[in-house]
Amino acid sequence: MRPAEIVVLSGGIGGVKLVQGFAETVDPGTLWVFVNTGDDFDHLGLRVCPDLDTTLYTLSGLADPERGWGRRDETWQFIEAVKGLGGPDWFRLGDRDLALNVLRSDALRSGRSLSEFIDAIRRRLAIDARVLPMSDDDVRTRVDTQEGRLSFQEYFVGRQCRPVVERIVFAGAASARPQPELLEKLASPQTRAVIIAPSNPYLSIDPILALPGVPAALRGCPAPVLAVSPIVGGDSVKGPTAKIMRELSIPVSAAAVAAHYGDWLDGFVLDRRDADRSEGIDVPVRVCDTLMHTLDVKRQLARELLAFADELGRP
Ligand code: FO1
Repeated sequence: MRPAEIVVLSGGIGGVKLVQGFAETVDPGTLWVFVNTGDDFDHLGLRVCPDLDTTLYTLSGLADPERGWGRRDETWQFIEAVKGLGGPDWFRLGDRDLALNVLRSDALRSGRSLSEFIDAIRRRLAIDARVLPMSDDDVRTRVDTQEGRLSFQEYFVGRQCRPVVERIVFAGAASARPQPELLEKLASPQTRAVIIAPSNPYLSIDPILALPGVPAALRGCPAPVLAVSPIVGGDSVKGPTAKIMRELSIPVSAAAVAAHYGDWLDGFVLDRRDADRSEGIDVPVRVCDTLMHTLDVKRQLARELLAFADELGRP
């Protein structure tokens, strides 16, 4: 049987656009999305899993299209009441969004795994694609800045990514077990392509790559492993990727991202605005429209990636 399953590694708001493109292009039953959990944190007694929730909300049509996180048609009574009682309101938990965070916290407290809970919710939301956390063990992104060590959400939301980044660490990664299905799919002859979404490599993809066994599984993967550049025209499409690259003294270029991913990469997708910037990229390059402002572009990029994978064949 022809290899059919598609694996996507994704995190953040940029990655989920491509996930949506795949979900609207392939048989979603063949789509496996493994999501970064390094952004997760415990807040007001709740386990918040932003990248998982953005993926679930987006694939079920519940996402707020403007914000890129949380739910559409949201109200904010809860967080305003928290503020009124002197609690923290810097991290805006909406009233409808609160439900998923409360149910998840209750499930985890009763001993259910994050994967089992997330899978139950994606079925409840009638999502055919599989959406799973990169690991059920806690991995937490910490950002060392000139103002000290910040949790991911303190850096990203609390400080709007302003502090200068000196180092990014993934607490717990060394002892975390990758999602079993992730390692299975990376080794499976039924996998047609593995896609690194155009997420922030340093904040949203690196936590997945920090899990023991994942880089080796990517190197040994029988399917082509492709990445989409999150840098277009020498800048990040959205979010702090370019700023972090400058602060870490990394050239702000697509080639630098390809080099960052390293020797398991089989192909790299550049945006058409960077068609002339492929020098220094030592894997095959495909030039596409990667600015996913419309569903059509998201679908077209997914189709281009599948064609690219099929052309590259089995590495
Ligand atoms: N991002 C913000 O910029 N401001 C917020 O107040 C905020 C609240 C929030 C609540 C729940 C949730 O799941 C995500 C939320 N996000 C918020 C987004 C989140 O910080 C980012 O999407 C990811 O962590 C970055 O990939």
